[in-house]
Amino acid sequence: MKIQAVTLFPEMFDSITEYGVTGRARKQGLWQFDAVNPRRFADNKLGYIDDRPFGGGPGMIMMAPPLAAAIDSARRAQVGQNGRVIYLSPQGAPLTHDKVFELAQLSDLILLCGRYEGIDERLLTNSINEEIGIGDFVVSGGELPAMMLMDAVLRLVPGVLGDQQSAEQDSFANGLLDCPHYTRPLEFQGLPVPEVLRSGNHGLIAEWRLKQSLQRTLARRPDLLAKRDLIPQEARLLQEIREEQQAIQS
Ligand code: 4H7
Repeated sequence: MKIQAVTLFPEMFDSITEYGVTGRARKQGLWQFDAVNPRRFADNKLGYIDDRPFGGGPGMIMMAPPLAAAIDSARRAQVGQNGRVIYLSPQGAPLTHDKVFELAQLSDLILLCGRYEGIDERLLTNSINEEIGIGDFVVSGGELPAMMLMDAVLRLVPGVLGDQQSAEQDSFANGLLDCPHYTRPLEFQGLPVPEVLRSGNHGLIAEWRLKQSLQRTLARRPDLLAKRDLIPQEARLLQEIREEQQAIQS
């Protein structure tokens, strides 16, 4: 997979291209990265690519022409024919596991990172395939949201995680929150490791973990449970959880 970012701050992407599992995977050639700086396409020697908003108001707006040229330059450098131009913005459709999975199937992504107050709408109308947001909050630029999207997508690219199972077992891959995890020592500040995890009974352990996942999802994210079908084992465990809670309340 080839990912390109149109950004005023290419160096920010070092944190994903150089470190951790994403860094190792890039060095192994599992994905490629390129940053395109729109300043290269400014129509003035000083490299200004922003200007004041028509209609007035605070701040500056990124101009369409240098961004269009930067996106065209990125498109010419694509690997495959099914690339997509994605704009990270607070107005975008919320990023979900399903969307991450969809993007992981593509050969090329171009991520457009906004700064200042945003980008001239006409550039978005003509050059963007998709507008995505990573949550209901604002940050100073699209670079961090772009890197979060990249990390989430790259984890699903075969070989990026040494252990392919971890991606499948991750929270959200199955529509539930993750279960709790424990390692040594056996007791920490008075808290023990749950006995079942030391039983060696893998059937029991799997069922305990699933029940914990259901319990947490019910308590913290009931919206996730509501939009997901339950298999019979899950329905039975959820019934157990509800009965246990009623027993506590009465
Ligand atoms: C596009 C338009 C994404 C991108 C405006 C980006 C949150 C998200 C940005 C802006 C982002 C998200 C620039 C508007 C900085 C506010 C002070 C970059 N924030 N910003 N201004 N939720 N910011 O995905």
